[in-house]
Amino acid sequence: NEQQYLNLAQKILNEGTLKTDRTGTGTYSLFGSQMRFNLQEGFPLLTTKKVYFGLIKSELLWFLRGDNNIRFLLQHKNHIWDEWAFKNWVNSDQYDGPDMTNFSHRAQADEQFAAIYQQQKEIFIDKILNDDDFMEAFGYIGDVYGKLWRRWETKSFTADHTTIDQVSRLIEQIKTTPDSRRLILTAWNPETTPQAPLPSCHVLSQFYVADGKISLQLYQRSGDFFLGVPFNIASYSLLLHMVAAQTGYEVGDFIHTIGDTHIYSNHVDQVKEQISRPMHDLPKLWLNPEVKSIFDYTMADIKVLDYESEPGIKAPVAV
Ligand code: THF
Repeated sequence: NEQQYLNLAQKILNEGTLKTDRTGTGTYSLFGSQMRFNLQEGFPLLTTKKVYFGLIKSELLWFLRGDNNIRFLLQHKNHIWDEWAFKNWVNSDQYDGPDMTNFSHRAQADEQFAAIYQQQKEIFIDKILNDDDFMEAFGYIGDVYGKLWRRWETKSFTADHTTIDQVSRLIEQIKTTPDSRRLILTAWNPETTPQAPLPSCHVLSQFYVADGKISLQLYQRSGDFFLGVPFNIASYSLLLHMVAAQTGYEVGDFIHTIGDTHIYSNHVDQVKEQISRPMHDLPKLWLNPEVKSIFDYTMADIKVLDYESEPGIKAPVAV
């Protein structure tokens, strides 16, 4: 299972095209890749580096709440979406602090700037947590996951405020028509998603039931192979476990299809280090069997058991 991840990492390094990208960092990139994880063989939380499962849980619970404001993440000490909301603030006319143009790059290149940036980030985080008006003005990350999964605005939304809860529909459809070829969850609304600070990377999920098992294939338009993809594999595998538990099926495969599959040029050493490490047995996932709705899971209802891994590897996030 994990071997597929390591093989694909090696393949990107060997065959990837050096491409410039939106963030100006540069990537080694391949177009069109696929990994398949049989969840019966263990939960695919990578063991060749430590992956922080707590962050994966709180992010998925945030999506399932239909939430697209980072306050909930901050309350769970999850900072993986901070930069995107921070951008809302520093690009607005309400921001009057030190110049934050290109903050991500400058923070990597210039220590003095990094300290000033860190200071502004802390002010930002504190205000999102404690100031409701500020949170309403700058905490949202736009029409992506949570919003589209649970509160998709219909054509007539402005008139009657009707929204579609895709997740509830999906669970209902799996229960009533498991053979359906339309078990789809979409996170791309062409009218609004392109304007989000970061338009959804996980564009489309399809569920499939056969032989008493439920599988999920994700189409991801863009995958940051070192930092993001290990999170994404675990996150969608967790979602599949939850859907399976709530519909009465065993878990089957998680199939991960990625469009632009890339390794940032400043992650290459880290990837080589990871590839050289030994693998451990995959952990197991435990979900509290008392939970009766996919929307009722809390942090304590989800655990990975017997997770043994090599140490974490630090790398800068491209924004
Ligand atoms: N931006 C980029 N460049 N890559 C991404 O994968 C990505 N995401 C989300 C939004 N923007 C993205 C956020 N997902 C980390 C992990 C997942 C992220 C963002 C950041 C990260 O830095 N992980 C560290 C630990 C972080 C911590 O301890 O706080 C790690 O070592 O794994 C695509 O989903």
